[in-house]
Amino acid sequence: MKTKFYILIFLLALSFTNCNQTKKENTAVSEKKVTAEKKEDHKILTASDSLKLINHKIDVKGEVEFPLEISVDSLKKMNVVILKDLKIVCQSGEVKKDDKISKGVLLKDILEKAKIIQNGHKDRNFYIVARASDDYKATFSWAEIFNNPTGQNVYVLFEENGKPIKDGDMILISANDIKTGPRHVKWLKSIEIYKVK
Ligand SMILES: Nc1nc2c(c(=O)[nH]1)N[C@H]1C(S)=C(S)[C@@H](COP(=O)(O)O)O[C@H]1N2
Ligand SMILES: [Mo]
Repeated sequence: MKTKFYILIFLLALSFTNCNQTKKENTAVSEKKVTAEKKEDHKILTASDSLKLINHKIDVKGEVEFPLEISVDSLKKMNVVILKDLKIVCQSGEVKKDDKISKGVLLKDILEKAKIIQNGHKDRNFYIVARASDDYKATFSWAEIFNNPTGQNVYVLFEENGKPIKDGDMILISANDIKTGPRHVKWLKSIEIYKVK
């Protein structure tokens, strides 16, 4: 009886060590994948390549009453907000940027100026795409911007640490996101408003 019990314990222990081993192998594989992705996704651009992507004006267009063309100068005439300690963290967890001070205008203020065309108060199924000249994109929903704390932290930035932006004239950022890298749109080109069909 006792020997049977010991054999059972031994077998159980053996199965646990096997489990751990497979887990370890899995993590090793996924870590390798992350490094490979990182190299591919975050290309280091030369200054002249970055210049080619710059837009001095961004278009606010789509389902709006007043399509706008926004420049750094026109942003400066709006309600400018100062952001402190803005960290840009990639999906991988890597800190890509750590700005002490940034200046920008709320996306909400820009959209209110352009005025989304709404047919009564139940017409709120819109999505907003922030697009860059390299076609990188970030997407927001109407509710996120106008009826959620997220919207109080989405900005179009025009200054970082007292200097003009390096990667384009303007950057769009959703500062409340868990990882801020994905909805950090450099070389911002347009803000597009679409209605869910
Ligand atoms: N226009 C544009 N914006 C972009 C990207 C991009 O490739 N193009 N990369 C994003 C990613 S994956 C991250 S983590 C942050 C910071 O990336 P960086 O280190 O390439 O600046 O910017 C984001 N914004
Ligand atoms: Mo990233």
